[in-house]
Parts: sequence; C-alpha cells; structure tokens
Amino acid sequence: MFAILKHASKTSPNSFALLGLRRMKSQMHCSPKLTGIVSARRSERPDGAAEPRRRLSAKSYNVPPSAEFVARVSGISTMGKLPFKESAEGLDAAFIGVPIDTGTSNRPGARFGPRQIRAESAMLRACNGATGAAPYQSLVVADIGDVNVNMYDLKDTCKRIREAYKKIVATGCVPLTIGEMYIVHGPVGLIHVDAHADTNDVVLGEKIGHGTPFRRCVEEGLLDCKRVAQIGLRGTSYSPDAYQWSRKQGFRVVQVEECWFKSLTPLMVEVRKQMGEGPVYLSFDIDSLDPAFAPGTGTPEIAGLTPIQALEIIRGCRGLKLIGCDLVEVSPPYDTTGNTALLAANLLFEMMCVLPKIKYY
Ligand SMILES: [Mn+2]
Repeated sequence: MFAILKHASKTSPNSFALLGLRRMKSQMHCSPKLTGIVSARRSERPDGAAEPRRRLSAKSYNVPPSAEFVARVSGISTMGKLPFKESAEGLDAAFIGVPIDTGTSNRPGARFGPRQIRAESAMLRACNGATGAAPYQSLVVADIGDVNVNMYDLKDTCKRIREAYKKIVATGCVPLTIGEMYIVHGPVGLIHVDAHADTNDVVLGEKIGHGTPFRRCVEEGLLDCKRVAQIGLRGTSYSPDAYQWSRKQGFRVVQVEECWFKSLTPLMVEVRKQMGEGPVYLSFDIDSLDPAFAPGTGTPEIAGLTPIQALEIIRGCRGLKLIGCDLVEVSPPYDTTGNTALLAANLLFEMMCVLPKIKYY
C-alpha cells in the first residue's frame, strides 16, 4: 500500500490528504431556496455558534457556518470550520492531516502544516464563486483529524498511516489512495505538481524520504506510467538531465520553463486527454509555487508557478475521475504571515470542488 508510504514520506511532510471516501448514495435535489448556504441555523451550543449541518432533500450535509453569523476566530480549529468526526463513517470525503516532517531533507517544520492550514482555512467560504461549484451541497464532508504519527521513526509512521487508513476502509468507505486504488482499479494516473520529481532512489542510504515516493510507486506498480504528468519541475540538479528517469517511465514532464508567462488552461486540456477515463490521483506540493507566494516550505526553488496557474491546474482537473488528492510540504515556521497555509487551504478547497459528483451552478 504505497500510497501510505507516500503520505508518510513526501506527503507526510504535512500532507493534508483530501480523500473522496464514498460515492453519493443518491442524487440530490436542491430547492432553489436552499442553494444559498450563508445562513446556517442557530443551535443550542453554548458558544452560540450556528449548527454547521443542514438537511437538503433526503440527505444531511455538513455546511460550514458563515462569518456573517459566527465569528471566524471562534470555535475549535477544523478544516474549513467543518465538523470534526472521529471516523470516516457516513462521509463522502474527508480532510485528514498527516503532521510529520521526519522525511524532509532540508528545512523541517511541515509537522505544523495541518494545524496552520486548519487555522487559515477559517477564511474559506462555502461556495466557489468563480466556478460555481457547491461542494457542501454535493458531498458529506468532515475533518477527521490527524494520523497519530511517530516523529522519531519514519518507518513506524508509515505503519501507523497504513493502520489508520485500514480503519477508514473498515467503516465501509471506498479507500481513495493510490495504493488502495491499485487494488480496485488497477494502476492509477497521477497529476503531480511539484518543483521536484521526487523520484530519487535512495537518500543517505534510505529508501523512504520525501524525495523518493514516486520511485517507490513505480517499483510497486501503483502507477499507470503513461498517465503520469509532472508539472512545474525545476531547480538545480545532480545531472544535466534530471528528469530522464521520469521520461523513461513514460511520464510527461512539464518543466517550469514551459509554464512561464502563460495560462496553463491549454496544458490541462492535454493533461485531461492524457488521463482519459481512468482513475487519477492529484498530488500537489506547495513548493511548485514560487517562494514569493509560498515561502513556508522546506525545499523552495525559485521561478515557480503562480497561484493563478495553480488554480488553472486544479480547476483543469474537473471532469477527471479523481480518486484522491493531497497537498504537501507546508512548513509554517518559514512563513510567519500564514499566507502559505492560506494558499494551501484554498487549493485544498479547490480540489474538493473538482471531485466527481460535485454540483455546479
Ligand atoms: Mn517539492
């Protein structure tokens, strides 16, 4: 189950995995009156906060409270101010934090990523005004907390993540990670947005680190290599063609120079064609963005993507059979403004907005 290892090493560095966990059981029919989700009803809660759950048609959805009624800074910090759930039981999608940075090769600190992303995510509102996506009227979503990692032992962390995911599976949810999907669907397609290819073989003699996950994925046969795109790659390298190994596997390599000065919407038309109808996993490293926009990360590289291009990539995933997403490498100590985490929270929201079954207005 390499996805888990991937989470522990690369992803782990703080990964926030957004996992579509279960298909909708029924088609939802919204009354037009219920499409505005700004006014969550009052509850009996002592803090006077609105009850972030409301019933639309036959199904109950978790709708974050609006800042018109509930102070942004109030309450216990969860992703998008969603309810916290102990398990994935009854959820279509869940936010899961993996607060670990043991596998990092440079600046540590990503273990604090999930916490800061949750804090900054209080800015997120319920609808996507740009694309018309209404995720909280389409899927039952919650924050199911963090995997309890072992920061002294990366291999044990991998085991713990595997065990945590097994529990998610046991709730009856479809496990939407690369490893699990391999079993169900066969090898998956991968859209990997990153400054780094993360295809190293060993680092200081270790097979598991944040620069090795996709080499392990290939070794374990988890990827449909003709359906892999790596976007935003850049930086100094140890050999003149740093991405030769990726190309040899059949990956499409889009170095950042191909992205400069242009919209990535046309690129995503090609990537969607490449991904086809099969299952796709989206792995998004925050260091794909330029450090001017996202300084809070462990291995920054200059001349990266812009937030606009990041949105174009994620929105360009609409229509794909996305089986899971992650956002990795947010390291709060290197960005005291919190803006890197704010960016990450928004990118996670955008990922949720392009999951299959999302309703658009
Ligand atoms: Mn990276």
